[in-house]
Amino acid sequence: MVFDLDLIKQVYASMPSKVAAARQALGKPLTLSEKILYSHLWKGVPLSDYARGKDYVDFAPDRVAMQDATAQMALLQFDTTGRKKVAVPSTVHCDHLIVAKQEGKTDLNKAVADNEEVYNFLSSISNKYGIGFWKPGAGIIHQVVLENYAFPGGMMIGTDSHTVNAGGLGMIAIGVGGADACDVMAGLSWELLMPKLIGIKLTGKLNGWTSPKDVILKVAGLLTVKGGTNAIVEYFGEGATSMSCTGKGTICNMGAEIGATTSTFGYDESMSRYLKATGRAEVAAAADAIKEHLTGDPEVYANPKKYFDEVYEIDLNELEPHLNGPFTPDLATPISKMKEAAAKNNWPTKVEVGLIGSCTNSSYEDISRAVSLARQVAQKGLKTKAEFTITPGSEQVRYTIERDGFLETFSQIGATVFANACGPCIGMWDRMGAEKQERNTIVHSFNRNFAKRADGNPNTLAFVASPELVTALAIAGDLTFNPLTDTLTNEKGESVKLDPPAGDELPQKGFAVEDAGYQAPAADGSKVTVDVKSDSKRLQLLYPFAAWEGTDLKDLRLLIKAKGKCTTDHISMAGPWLKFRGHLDNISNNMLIGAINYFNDKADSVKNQLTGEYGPVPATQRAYKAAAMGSLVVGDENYGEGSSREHAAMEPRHLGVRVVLVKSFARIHETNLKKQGMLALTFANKADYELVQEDDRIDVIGLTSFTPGKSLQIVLHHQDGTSDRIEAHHSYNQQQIDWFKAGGALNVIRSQALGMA
Ligand code: MIC
Ligand code: SF4
Repeated sequence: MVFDLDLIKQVYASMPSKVAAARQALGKPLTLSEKILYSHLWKGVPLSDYARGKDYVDFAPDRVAMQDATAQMALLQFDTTGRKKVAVPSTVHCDHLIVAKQEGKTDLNKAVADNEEVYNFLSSISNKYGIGFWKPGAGIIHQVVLENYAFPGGMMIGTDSHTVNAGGLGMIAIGVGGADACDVMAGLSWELLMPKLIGIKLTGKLNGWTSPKDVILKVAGLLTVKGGTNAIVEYFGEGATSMSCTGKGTICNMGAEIGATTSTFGYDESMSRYLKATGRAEVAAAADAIKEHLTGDPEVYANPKKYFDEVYEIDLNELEPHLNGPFTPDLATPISKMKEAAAKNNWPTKVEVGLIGSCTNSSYEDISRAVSLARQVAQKGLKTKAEFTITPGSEQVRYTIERDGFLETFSQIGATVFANACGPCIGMWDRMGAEKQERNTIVHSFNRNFAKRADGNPNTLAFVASPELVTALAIAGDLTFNPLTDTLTNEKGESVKLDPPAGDELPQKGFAVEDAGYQAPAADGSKVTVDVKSDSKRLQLLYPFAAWEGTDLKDLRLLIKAKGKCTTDHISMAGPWLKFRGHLDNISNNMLIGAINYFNDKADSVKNQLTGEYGPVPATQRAYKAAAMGSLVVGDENYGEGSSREHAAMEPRHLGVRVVLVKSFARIHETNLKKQGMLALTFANKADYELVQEDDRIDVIGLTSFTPGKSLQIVLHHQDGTSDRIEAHHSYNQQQIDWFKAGGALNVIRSQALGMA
């Protein structure tokens, strides 16, 4: 079945003329990114050469995807907009709430029972508003989107930072918070800072042990976790066209780890093959008919420096397999340098567990290449040293790899197959012994490796690698094993070498599945009721946040000055907290509990300015709230890196934090703060971060003339009676200032809905 074919045909029917008009308006050949962006301008937005990195532009995305952990908040918000049905095709995917403990079926059954209330809510609200619903067990959002909905030249948004995965099929797919999704589902435009363009030329061809994952691991090392902020990364060159579509998906997926708005590749044969293999020959034919519009203009790729803001070149012939980590995805080490790096940093070299799968790397190709290594265990008389787990990305992939005997081979090396879900990647891993907090090393093919992420243990060092390399390292049980050069000793005492991985891009016998797990919405949802119990611990209806009081903010308390990396996992941890994603008050009890307090180097221990005592961050903030005192959070670089979860913005809003003042923000988090009516500010002079003291009382001056492009003033009143006046920048445009004044974007939509009624 092809979903929404009419929509795709409509997009394609108007694309050639829109691209031609854009080429004329900009007076130059176009990148693929520009073709897609300019053909998705919101109706009425004038065609002009928007300044990259400066102008906010309104777009009309073709579709929306949400996963269960973020959909709850997105749909609770949508439910207050007064709309009858979603304005664009939208889907919900149940993938984040399944705990990986024993094996797929058992774990899935338990999750279905444990999360019944939430799944019922999501299923009924989807039914009511015309949203396609993918049941628990169907697979991970991004894999299911790639298999069913992504199409070359399309534009989509999704409430998950790895929505960008669909760039593998030539889309502009962007991760957003639930409030942004809510706008688009409500039929409003979607605003984005016109992204800068980074071009990456891939020359040569992948071979031997290197895989698409190594391309992005290398790029992450080059650009770092914030190098892609407010930019689209467009890949091109023979190295791009010669790799598989799902491999391109892996590269785009992890573009989230460099902060990129999204990443994409031009339409080519590999995408056509993938569309056909996944039952979408009609989409491939429609794309073929306008294929020159679904890739960058030849002049651009011939002379990229002229058209992109930054250009890099990677020779795939020379590229080595990489291992990135621990604790950050941009610490890139080529496998040949791992012996040295591990010794220098004193990383434990024994690999305890190898984990493959996740939305990043669970394609048929990935698994077939990994299984080619698992086969060698028996063939060469080896024994697998580490534990090994697989989380397939979709039921379609799982069913097909079972049919083709791959799961049987994995089981022979002692592997556990978890449910088709996020599982260990999002901390839903009930790992035996993790509570002992022992220092240990794991390797996985996921995308994120922040502290505590997979198993909650701060002393687990997680390294990210391709599924092939993860499998080889699990067999060897050694982080420093370089399969290109090193040998292993088998059960007979012989030295053996692993052959390089080999596999099939697509299943020779085609994909197969019995029940993919899809539930279509009711044709008329008006009679469907959505039940949220008032005493529920997991779901809570939203109340409107208060509007701005109309004055400068005075006498705010410093809640925390966060030191170093402060990702959304530090601000609103996942794992055990995922169960409260639909209940704002309950989940607020995790607010900033992972952030490190600059003044005592501890997590979840801040000074309560009312009592002078140290206590947990959420309790301290609740005390300020009870005393009707506003507060302010100070942060370092790339604050809010990682997830799209708007809970990281809604929790502080709900508990009464007014301002977040940092050296720099990650894109999605900054937007989420603005959407919820918070003040997201940056130090004009980064060194001023040092001026903030523990007992400061803080004023924000200039709000009565809050204007785009004009700085605000912050006065830090120190306890010793002195004060510092510093400048804070902001990136609010007029519409975002209106959100701030109204107390949040939702209040604006709501008042428009009331006005319309
Ligand atoms: C993640 O990979 O961190 C998540 C969990 O998928 C998040 C979404 C969430 O927090 O629900 C993301 O990447 O946006
Ligand atoms: Fe799920 Fe992990 Fe992918 Fe996020 S990165 S969607 S948690 S598999």
